[in-house]
Amino acid sequence: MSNAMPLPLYAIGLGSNRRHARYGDPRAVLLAALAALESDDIEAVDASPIIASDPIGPSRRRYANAVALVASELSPPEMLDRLQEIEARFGRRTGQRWSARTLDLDILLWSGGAWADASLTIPHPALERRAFVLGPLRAIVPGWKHPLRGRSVRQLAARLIRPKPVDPNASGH
Ligand code: PH2
Ligand code: MG
Ligand code: MG
Repeated sequence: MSNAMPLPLYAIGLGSNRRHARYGDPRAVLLAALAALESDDIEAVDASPIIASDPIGPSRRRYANAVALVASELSPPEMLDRLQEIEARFGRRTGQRWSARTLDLDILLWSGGAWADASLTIPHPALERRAFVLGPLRAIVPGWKHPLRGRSVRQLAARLIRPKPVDPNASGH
């Protein structure tokens, strides 16, 4: 049918900084996770290169990070359930926030715009502060506009890496 509605799009962040007994190192974990995302109701559209990034937060192991673009009719809560199911399949234990993890899957952006309830906020609230998210995101959807900031992924990435100008009014001492 020519007038079929296009499926909603989701940008999903992937992270790993622990080996998996079967899949191997974090990079291999992400490749397996990208394959696991595809299913009857989730269509893979694109994926960024996998990068290595220094850990933000308490864990000292380096991460593999990537972003996947998928098309799906699932609602945001349904998508969150699915991602948590996949994390569990990869041996992710719930518990300590920001502890080393085999697989972390986060909803970053959704073409439906913003979403906020007790368990889910879209866009991901930390998205604009994290180079390990904005870099891979820019590789696949540079023009996607943050629905609350009104700036594109490309603009957000440029703002993050640009050094802050010295404020002439701030007193140094
Ligand atoms: N995820 C975190 C905390 N810190 N650091 C990097 N480099 N990459 C991550 O994916 C990451 C992190 C919590 O989800
Ligand atoms: Mg995360
Ligand atoms: Mg998470």
